[in-house]
Amino acid sequence: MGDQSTGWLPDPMSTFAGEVDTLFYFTLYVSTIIFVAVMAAMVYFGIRYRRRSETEVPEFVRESRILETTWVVVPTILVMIVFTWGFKVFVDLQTAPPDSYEITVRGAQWFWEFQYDTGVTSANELYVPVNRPIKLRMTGSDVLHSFFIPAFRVKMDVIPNRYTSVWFEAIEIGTYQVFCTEYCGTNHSAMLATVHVVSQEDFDAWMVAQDQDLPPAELGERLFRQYTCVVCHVDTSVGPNLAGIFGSERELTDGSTVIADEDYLLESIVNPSAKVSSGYGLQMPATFGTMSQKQLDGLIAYIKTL
Ligand code: HEC
Ligand SMILES: [Cu+2]
Repeated sequence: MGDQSTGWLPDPMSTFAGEVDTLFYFTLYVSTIIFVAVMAAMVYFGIRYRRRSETEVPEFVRESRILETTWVVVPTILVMIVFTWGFKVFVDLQTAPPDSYEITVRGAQWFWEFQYDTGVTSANELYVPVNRPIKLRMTGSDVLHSFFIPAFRVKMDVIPNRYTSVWFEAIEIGTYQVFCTEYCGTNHSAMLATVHVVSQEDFDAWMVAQDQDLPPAELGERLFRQYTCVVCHVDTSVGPNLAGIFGSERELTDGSTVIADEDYLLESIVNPSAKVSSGYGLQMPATFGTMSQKQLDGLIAYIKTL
């Protein structure tokens, strides 16, 4: 999060984030003032008018029209302010400008995939140009996820078989954190991504660099990191260490053995439940089957180098 964050939220870094904050602080401060005033009055009256003897009978009190009118009218006005203001901000947040640059987002166990209009895809690294409205068209491959960029004040559920969207316009070059905020299984807390806000020139340069044909093994190495394969296969031992696996004999849970050739590696990635290695559970997500042939070739080429 931002270095100069106030402790509540990181610094506002999108065009409407400031307004979201102003509304938030308005509501917070007004509620705090009313809360303190009501509690103080309650304590004061509790002491001032406490029953002093067993036989005490309180005097008859007539209601004060002015007082009652005030406490109906003032809160109503405050609530209407919050409602109209909130509604305006809500509409702004929902309505992407027509010239927005569209990026498709796919949430899957446990990574974020971004696809640009050029066909380029990236995982867990979202590149966007600064000072340009960006619309994210989002859907999920498996369970519910939720896409949250605190610095931009955007947050939206990501749902299988349905499109949701958010938009933002970043106002400063930098990198910002993305979280998944809907508990989605074992590696939910590792379902992180980074937004790189860059100049239009850097964005174009990045796009061209992505398009360049990397040697398959290098592409595979990059994907292995981006698609969080490392989390299970290197950083933890949720999955088997893949070093030296190519060409070796693998024992499966049903007691049979197979030689880990290219076909086996491919099948293990796109359909992990087909042959499960002995000693491991069915923990590898089946969400990688949607990768392109080129990406899969790259991954296999990379695994062979390990
Ligand atoms: C959530 C953890 C997890 C993630 C993420 C994951 N895997 Fe796996 N993987 C496993 C587990 C557990 C197994 C062993 C069970 C099985 O064979 O399905 C496995 C098995 C494999 C195998 C077969 C290995 C063997 O033992 O024969 C390959 C190849 C493989 N994974 C590649 C990948 C690649 C490539 C990625 C990223 C695109 C990836 N995995 C992401 C957990 C994971
Ligand atoms: Cu998630």
